Amino acid sequence: MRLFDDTEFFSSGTGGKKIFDVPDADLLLIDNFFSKEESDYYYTTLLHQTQWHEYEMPMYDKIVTAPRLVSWYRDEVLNEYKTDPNWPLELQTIRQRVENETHIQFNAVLLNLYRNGKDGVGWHSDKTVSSNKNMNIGSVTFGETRMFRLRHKFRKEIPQIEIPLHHGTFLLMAGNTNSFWQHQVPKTAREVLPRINLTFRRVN
Ligand SMILES: O=C(O)CCC(=O)C(=O)O
Ligand SMILES: [Mn+2]
Repeated sequence: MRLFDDTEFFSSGTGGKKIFDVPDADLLLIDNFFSKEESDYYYTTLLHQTQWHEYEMPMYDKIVTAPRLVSWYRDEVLNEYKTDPNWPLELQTIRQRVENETHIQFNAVLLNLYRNGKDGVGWHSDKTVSSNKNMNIGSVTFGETRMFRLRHKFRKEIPQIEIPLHHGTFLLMAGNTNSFWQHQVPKTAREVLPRINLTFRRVN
């Protein structure tokens, strides 16, 4: 396996935090939130031990298979969701680190596996649950660096934001961010290795 060494080119120093000064968003980026060793361990373990599923999603008038694999855990199981309440130890540990950093409690995590450059996720906002208007999303990345783009939903004059999310990076989308901004991970023609993204959420 090639090692994901490109963290060093972009990092703002160990533990460097970046807050984005943009309207209607609370975005915090921490490169090297996990060390190289930790990130390698989580990448390998999650890649091989996760029960990855295909995900069928509505697209216009059709149902299509999403270009990525997913897995989903939450603390309690509601009947309408197919979920696994038994969080693997690694996910519990990662969640604890995220909660210690943000002082936000998360009760669910969505794992995405981008197998290669043909996998991605199109423009969307993460759904806000009605009783949970300000939905905070804590995002952790392991593996290949992929571009994470954000665009304002209503103010086209505001430039898009591009954030390369590296091995071991943490990104917090807090407060109103998901009400005003959409995000995507575009497909790429580059030869890329797999990338795993974890989004910690609070769901009802
Ligand atoms: O892979 C990422 O960085 C983002 C994933 C995402 O937006 C989602 O699962 O809602
Ligand atoms: Mn999303």
